[in-house]
Amino acid sequence: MSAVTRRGVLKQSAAAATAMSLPAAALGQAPASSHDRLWYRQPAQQWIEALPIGNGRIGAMVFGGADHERLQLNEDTLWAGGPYDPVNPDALAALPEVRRLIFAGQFAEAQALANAKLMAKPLAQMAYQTLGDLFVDLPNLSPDNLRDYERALDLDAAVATTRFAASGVRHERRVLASPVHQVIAVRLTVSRPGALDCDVSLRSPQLADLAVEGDSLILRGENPGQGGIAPALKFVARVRVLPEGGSIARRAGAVGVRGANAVTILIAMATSYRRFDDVTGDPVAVTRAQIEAASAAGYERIAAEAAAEHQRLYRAVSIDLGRTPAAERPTDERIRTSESSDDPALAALYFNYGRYLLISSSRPGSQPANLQGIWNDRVNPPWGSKYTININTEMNYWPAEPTALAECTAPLIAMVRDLAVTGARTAGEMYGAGGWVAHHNVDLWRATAPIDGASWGLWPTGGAWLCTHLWDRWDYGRDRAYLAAIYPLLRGASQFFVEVLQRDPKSGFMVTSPSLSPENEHHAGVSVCAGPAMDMQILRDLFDQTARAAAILGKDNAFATRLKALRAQLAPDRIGGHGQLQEWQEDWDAGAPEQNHRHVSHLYALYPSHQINLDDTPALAAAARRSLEIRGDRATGWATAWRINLWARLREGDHALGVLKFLLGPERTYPNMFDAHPPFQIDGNFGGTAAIAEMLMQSRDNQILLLPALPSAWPTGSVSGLRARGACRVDLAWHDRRLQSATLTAAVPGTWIVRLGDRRTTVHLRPGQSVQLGSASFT
Ligand code: FUC
Repeated sequence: MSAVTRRGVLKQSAAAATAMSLPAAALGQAPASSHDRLWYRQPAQQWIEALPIGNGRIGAMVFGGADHERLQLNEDTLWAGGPYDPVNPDALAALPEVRRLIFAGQFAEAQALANAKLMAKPLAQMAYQTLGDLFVDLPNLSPDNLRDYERALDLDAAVATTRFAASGVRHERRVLASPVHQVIAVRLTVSRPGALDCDVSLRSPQLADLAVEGDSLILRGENPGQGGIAPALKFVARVRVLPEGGSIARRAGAVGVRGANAVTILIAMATSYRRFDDVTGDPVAVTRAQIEAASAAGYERIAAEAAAEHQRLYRAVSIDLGRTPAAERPTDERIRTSESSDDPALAALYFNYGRYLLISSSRPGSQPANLQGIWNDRVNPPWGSKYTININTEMNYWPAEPTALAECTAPLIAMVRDLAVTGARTAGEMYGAGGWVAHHNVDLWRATAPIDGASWGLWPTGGAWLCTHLWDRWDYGRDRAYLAAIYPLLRGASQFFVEVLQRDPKSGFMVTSPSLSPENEHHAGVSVCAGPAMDMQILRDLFDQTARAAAILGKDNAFATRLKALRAQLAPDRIGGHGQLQEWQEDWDAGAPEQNHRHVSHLYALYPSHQINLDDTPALAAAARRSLEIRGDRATGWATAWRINLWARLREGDHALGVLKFLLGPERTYPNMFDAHPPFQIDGNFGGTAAIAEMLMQSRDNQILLLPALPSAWPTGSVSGLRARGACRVDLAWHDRRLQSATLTAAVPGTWIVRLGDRRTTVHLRPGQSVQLGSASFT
């Protein structure tokens, strides 16, 4: 029927493909839902075909090679360098001249001076690192007689499986990352007792020593330095091999098992990182304790507890967008034909995968999801696999609140807490200002000064944008103690801008300077400017949210009053000569060198913000639409995902779906469903997930819009567990493009205006109370 060669190339005839169309059933398993499962008929050849598992902190990419399994391993605090302070001591003295040149219209000169004097030292931040690979070789497996090969990722169980038969023996492999036991667990089983032989080994590109001790492999290493910043981290990967039956012996650099019935492999990983300024952790002791506790628990308990913990979050939302025969095919084939096939279940799978990926890459106590979540196989990954906070990190968290994963924002909130410390030093030393600031990029060491070059890095609004996520956590959850705890972070971010905003001599408005509209040039080679639209929009949100928080908490009235006054003096959004929303203070848009630029920064006001919307600011919404048309729909992965959210806010469901199908197609989605910038960047997965939610339900203040951008190709479906602002759960079902029922359940008391097309109804709910609405409920 089929054969997998030693390194896993599947050879298959057309007849075999038909015979294998129900491989799970052939192996006696019930086929899992096409909404919750990625599956393939061949092992991964490349990393972007391998399947990700993670517990927020540690993760692996599972290749599924039958006789040669590879798990590429990550630990989320293994980065280059060590604690460092990137402040440039020359910046403060040069700042007034940079500002003067900008207001004089000498932008190229301002940018040159900024490059000479205002940038961080070193100019680049530290890169996230791969830890290495675990290999499981099955030396006695004959690669020529493999049958019924299938590998899959079950999003509901959070387990990667590989199944095949060889020489009359069925093999099954399960891999998971436990958030409870803090280990990766691999379970190998065979249908014939004693038929399992395997060699387990570890390899790392890092500076590390491997010891084989009894049933364990212990890799002790240190991280690399970078750009003059010395390495400061120790790391340990500890692997324990637990056979059932058979024998275990040391082999060259490996632990070998022969004649076993089953084998459990436990992997623990840790570094000495404790905080951006503290690297005194003990990864030897930590991993030893983790392996001992996990060994005592055993695989079945580890798996059961890991699944329960995952499902607590994952099962909060379920979605059904309809199902066509296309959904029967392997995931890579569905991606290949995304644009030409009618496969609404592929969008549902993408949505579920996005939620799976956020749960797997961002949990309380872990680092926030970086540009690649936690999955990176390189020592020099694209853009350092860091945190780019001029869009990418924010996009990672767009689905968190509306898709009921608020808990996953904990690492982002913790990072902002750190940035308020490191960013206070950058604010003081480089701007002579109070409060705190972060520019367009941060890393594990919470470096906050402008990096890379002025035309990318000289953007002071990254921290302010992150603060809007802290506000959203309040707005969706309404936990007053939380709001009180994060208020100082909002206040500090606002304080910085109270001190650094400049009065534009031409317009009289208050503007940021120096700044830029991420990462777009207004004239060839020049980005630096004053008061780009996005800055003004973000600051309107920041000042508004800080003042509202102060009012809710009944404190800081004078500061709130000051913010409101300053907010009114910020340069307003403007409509330019081509009917577009101006990206800059001047109407430069039509002459800017890159008309199709991937960033749509000035459309922040339409999404994620609500400042511009169809109801309250129709003229600005029309201008935003014009800008969107000029920019075009096809961009890099994340930029395409942003556009879908924007079309959803414009309530154009069919248009949004057209762009979504492109995002889900092979140019922007790899076979393992990772987003392709290209290269792999996880933000597009999260932006796409948020967009699907946005097509089905939107909430703004106390308004809830039901099915605001439902495409005609999703005529019948349902979604349950979405969240609206004001701590309200929303369950929806629709049939033939008509709302069947909407159930709203409040966690705190509230009044909502619920809208369906042009009709509306008002609901008042007590805590815990639900209301069910049908199409006839709206007038
Ligand atoms: C920003 C984007 C790039 C890329 C990088 C990580 O600089 O402009 O497209 O996503 O972040």
